Amino acid sequence: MIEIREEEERPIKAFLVGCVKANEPADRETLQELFGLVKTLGMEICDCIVLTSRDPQPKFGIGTGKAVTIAEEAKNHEADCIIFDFEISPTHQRNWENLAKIPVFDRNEVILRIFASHARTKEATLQVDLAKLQYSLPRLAHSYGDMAKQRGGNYGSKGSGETKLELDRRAVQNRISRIKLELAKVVKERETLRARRDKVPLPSCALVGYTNAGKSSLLNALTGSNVFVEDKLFATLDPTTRRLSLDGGNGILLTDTVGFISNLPHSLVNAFKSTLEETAGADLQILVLDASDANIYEQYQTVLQVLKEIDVLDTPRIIVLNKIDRVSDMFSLRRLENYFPEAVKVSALEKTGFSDLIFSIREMLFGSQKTYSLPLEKAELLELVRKTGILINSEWQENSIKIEAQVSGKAQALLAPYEIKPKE
Ligand SMILES: Nc1nc2c(ncn2[C@@H]2O[C@H](COP(=O)(O)OP(=O)(O)OP(=O)(O)O)[C@@H](O)[C@H]2O)c(=O)[nH]1
Ligand SMILES: [Mg+2]
Repeated sequence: MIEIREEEERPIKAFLVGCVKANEPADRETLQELFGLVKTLGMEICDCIVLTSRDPQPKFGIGTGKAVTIAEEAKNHEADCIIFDFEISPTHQRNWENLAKIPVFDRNEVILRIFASHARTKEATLQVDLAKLQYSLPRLAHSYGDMAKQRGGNYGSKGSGETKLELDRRAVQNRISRIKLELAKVVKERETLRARRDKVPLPSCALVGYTNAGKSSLLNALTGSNVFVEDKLFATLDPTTRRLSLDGGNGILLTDTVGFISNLPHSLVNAFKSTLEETAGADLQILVLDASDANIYEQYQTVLQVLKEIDVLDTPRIIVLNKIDRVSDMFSLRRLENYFPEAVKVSALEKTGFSDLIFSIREMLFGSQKTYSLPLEKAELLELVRKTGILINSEWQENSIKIEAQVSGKAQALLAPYEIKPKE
């Protein structure tokens, strides 16, 4: 998409601009997330500036004096583009580009570009196209401006490089409608698949978490699958479901989902709603965190915020501290253990901590292990336990069957009268 100074064989240099809230220190740390996003796009960061206030002036969204200084700084660093950590309006964007004479865009556009370059399946491509068109609509006038050629196409044109730019609002709206129709068809196909899956009475778990936490790696390591894994943000855009076998039962379904990030652009949240809804259908969430990331606490809050936005905060959840192999100092480890006392520590890479994780999954989904004494005429319940819960042990006795099992729901209700309570 970006074809800035394509003729030169050096990475594109970006100058970043952030802003902190009143009373917060103007620390570069606040740009950590944007750094990761921009690097995922393959750009180099030449420098950054963090503003302490954003004096909302009509021309640039900040004071003109400050804007001129930023443009000069970017020029001194030979930046190829300026990227804002906060949303900038189409008018501000145009004014900035006229001032700086290089492309200027915001964090939302960075995320859109990453999604666009990572979309592989038809559904993801349609979702990204829809989000891009929705984003481009108020920016159409902007795309006729001076920077349009240099930007190498605009959102809404079929391929990058198209510089004619005569797509008007109406044409974009028509494309939006067409894509929505197509998307509805694809989503329906996936729902049919999900409905078929739901007929199999297996509990489902969704792997959720901040992007790059290691969700796909964990799915692969637990189920022996081969989902795409990469040290980049938003490697996964489509949900993938795999079966995880559990001893004594039919197993569970594990679904890998798109990663979260703070302030996901609204057009993307809408476009990816159906994908995110895979999380909503789950009986249990496995919230994967990157234990080695210095921003783990902020990332945890971000994930909770997104779960709240998609209305699935009430689903039972296990917290998993992944990449524990990279946490070597005791101080960091203790701090993590104090903050997340219930968490399971694993390494998807080294396959450690898996038995603790599976134990937790079993407890959360099927309850704790109990002993029952079934009358022989209730022997058919054994099959129900095997299908929907976990049968740990069964012993046929003269007048009864003694079983040890983990069950929930209907099976639990049916077995309850035969439970042997441990003596106090
Ligand atoms: N050291 C270490 N690296 C890990 C571990 N788990 C995952 N990684 C690495 O972390 C990076 C991201 O892993 P992914 O599994 O793609 O992460 P994800 O959460 O699926 O990321 P998105 O799909 O982008 O949201 C990859 O480079 C993995 O090899 C782990 O336990 N230890
Ligand atoms: Mg992934």
